[in-house]
Amino acid sequence: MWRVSLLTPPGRGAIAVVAFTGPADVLDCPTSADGRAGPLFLAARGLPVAALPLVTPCLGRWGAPGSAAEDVVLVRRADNRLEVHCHGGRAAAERILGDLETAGAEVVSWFDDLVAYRGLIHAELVEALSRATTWQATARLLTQQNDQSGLVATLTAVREALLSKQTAELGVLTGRLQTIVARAAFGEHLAQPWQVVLAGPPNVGKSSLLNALLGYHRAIVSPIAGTTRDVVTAETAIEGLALRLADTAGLRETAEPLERSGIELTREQLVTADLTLWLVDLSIPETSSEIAFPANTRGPVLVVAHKCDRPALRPIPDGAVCVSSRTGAGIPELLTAIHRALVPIEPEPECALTALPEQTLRLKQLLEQVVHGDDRAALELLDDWLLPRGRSS
Ligand SMILES: Nc1nc2c(ncn2[C@@H]2O[C@H](COP(=O)(O)OP(=O)(O)O)[C@@H](O)[C@H]2O)c(=O)[nH]1
Ligand SMILES: [Mg+2]
Repeated sequence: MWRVSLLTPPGRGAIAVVAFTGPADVLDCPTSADGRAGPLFLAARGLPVAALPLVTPCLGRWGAPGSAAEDVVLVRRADNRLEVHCHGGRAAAERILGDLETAGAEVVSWFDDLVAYRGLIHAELVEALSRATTWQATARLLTQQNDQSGLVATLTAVREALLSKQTAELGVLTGRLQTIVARAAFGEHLAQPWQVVLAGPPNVGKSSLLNALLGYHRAIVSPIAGTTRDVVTAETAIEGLALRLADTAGLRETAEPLERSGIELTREQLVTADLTLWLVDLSIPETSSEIAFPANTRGPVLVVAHKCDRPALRPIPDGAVCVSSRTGAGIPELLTAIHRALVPIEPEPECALTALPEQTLRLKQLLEQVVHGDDRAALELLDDWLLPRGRSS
């Protein structure tokens, strides 16, 4: 089957890229529905597309005879695969897609194109890469696709060991798969930020701390308790870890319906967060009415002894990080503590990781099959995951 796909994302860009999989000479002699004949692409060097050398970018004009032509660059990637790089607006790309569809290609999404061209695992990793926001995460995701040390390399080695029935090698690889599963949380957060919630009683300085951590004014700070009602979120990064910080309504007993809704939202955040920063105000004495530290948090809890610029009127809780959002004291230490709480042991840079929850699930399934000696099912799973799915005719 021939297929055509827009590889560049929606929105404005300088250049759009259309990938076509099918025989190159389709562009030289397309069968046009409206009876117009003639090549879709005219190379500046005068050669037909089928005669252009592979990998070499080639300038030319796109457009069937009788229609307005436009300048594009065409690159033949392989015998039956080429890319057309055109103006980044929607019109140019849509016209090229349309011309190739008329010539007999099916229009598919970039993801489906990649599944067919390189395999599901590559499409998954490219999709994850498009969501990475730090260069460390980008580098780690790129590693997963190389043929030396990442996820693809490890799974390829497992497939080869299964095919050649190398039991000893398979044993070693099983250990590696288990290590990947153990690091799943780290890998899955390369493309998705860690959720960190700031919580505590009203007026403890949650909104001020959010702003101090971000380095800009995101949330409203006020001496009036109950100011923050909604969950206010913002994304940032600490040493390559992408974080989504959530400032929440202060937890207290209240009859005010809007504030109660805010408190409900806070509790929802606490049960889903990867880490809770629980703030206590050092500058006021502890009171019996003060709301207790919430028990039902999902991730670890880091206690922040806040407003440390003022005289302490209560003992500093064990293991707390002393911070002042006003002076910035303790912010670097808090960032380090957040990093350590989320990632106690940083995996080595070139290691194999899963980048999506679906990948971790599939890996667990593979491990079960390998451990139970179900080689056939394991090979089926690996073929489906690693190998290109479609062959163009
Ligand atoms: N001295 C001092 N005051 C602070 C600090 N952080 C916040 N505040 C003050 O505490 C009050 C409540 O702050 P806010 O961030 O709105 O608290 P929230 O209700 O927990 O979000 C405001 O008057 C802030 O100026 C701090 O580090 N030191
Ligand atoms: Mg607030």
